[in-house]
Amino acid sequence: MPSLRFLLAITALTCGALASPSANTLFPKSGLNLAAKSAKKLYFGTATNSDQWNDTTYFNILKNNAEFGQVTPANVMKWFATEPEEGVFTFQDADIIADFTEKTGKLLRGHNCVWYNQLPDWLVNGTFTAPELAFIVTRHCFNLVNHYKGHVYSWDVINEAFNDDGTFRSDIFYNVLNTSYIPLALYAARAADPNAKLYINDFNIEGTGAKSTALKNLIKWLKSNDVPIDGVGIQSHLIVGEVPSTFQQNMEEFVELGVEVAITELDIRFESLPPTAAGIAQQKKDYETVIAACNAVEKCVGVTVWDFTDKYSWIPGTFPGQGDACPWDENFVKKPAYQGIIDGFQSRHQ
Ligand code: 9MR
Repeated sequence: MPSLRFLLAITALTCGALASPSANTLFPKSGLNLAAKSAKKLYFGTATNSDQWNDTTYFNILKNNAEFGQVTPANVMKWFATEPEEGVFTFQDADIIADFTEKTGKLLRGHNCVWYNQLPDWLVNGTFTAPELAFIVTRHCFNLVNHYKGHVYSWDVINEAFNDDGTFRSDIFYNVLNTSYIPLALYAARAADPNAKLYINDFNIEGTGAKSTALKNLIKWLKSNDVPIDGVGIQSHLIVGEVPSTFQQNMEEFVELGVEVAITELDIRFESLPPTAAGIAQQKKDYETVIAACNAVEKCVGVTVWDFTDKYSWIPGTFPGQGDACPWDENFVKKPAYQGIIDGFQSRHQ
């Protein structure tokens, strides 16, 4: 027979757990990631920066696996942070996020290996021959992906390689190596972690058009030359009322080429603030439309928002006067957009 003291202790512990604020995270009933999983997706996730984690309201939502089953580091895996001096690799800041995903059981998307932006000064200001830069690209991608081998679900190996008209962006990589930097980076990433899905990620490829066509042609070219490529990241930095009508068709066209797709940086912003009631309703509908499109395409594996609260959104810093793009407002109140996401995952396939 258990003693009375033992029973009282167990009762106190149980009641304590149920009464504590963490009870919801222990026994979650609903959430964006749960909705995604119910729709047979791998994850619903968010971008984050660890310097936001002192904000306990933020952190409690972030760590809740019912809401987020995947995390993308918004900045700390980028070149400036991981190879600040030539050949010197620093992973401390990115490790904080990788360790968090290990402890919480969330998937990790690596972002990114090669991008024209947020590069270290030594690379931007350097003068390199083609063989030198080819070595630099290979070494960077190999070391970065290798450091997280076995811990990353998918890598944005190439980020934003195109202009909106479908021509290749002339950046430091293209100007010296032409398009050869793309297979170089992909081969290096594959060699470093054969199990990570390798993605090309871009914006303004949400609907059909010149830029999407250019990326489809690149995927075809990579496939026909046996260059490893597993996925296309459709960033989806959208504007309220302007979700492309070809969103789903466009995803299907990518999938037909033999790759998976993911919505990797979703937010839907207002171009002027504050939003009207009609605007807020439209934003809910837009979130639903985007998620429903992913829901309808089996090989759309998951959705990531580019942070979940307006408090930490990148948008006002880049587009002054615009924003309110996230599913939680700056006071961590869920907006109708949140329900739009749930509704999208519950939508029937067309
Ligand atoms: O969220 C990132 C922000 O903190 C940086 O200042 C910015 C620099 O350009 O990059 C943001 O993330 C971008 C991502 O890496 C690539 N796609 C566009 C995102 C928003 O700018």
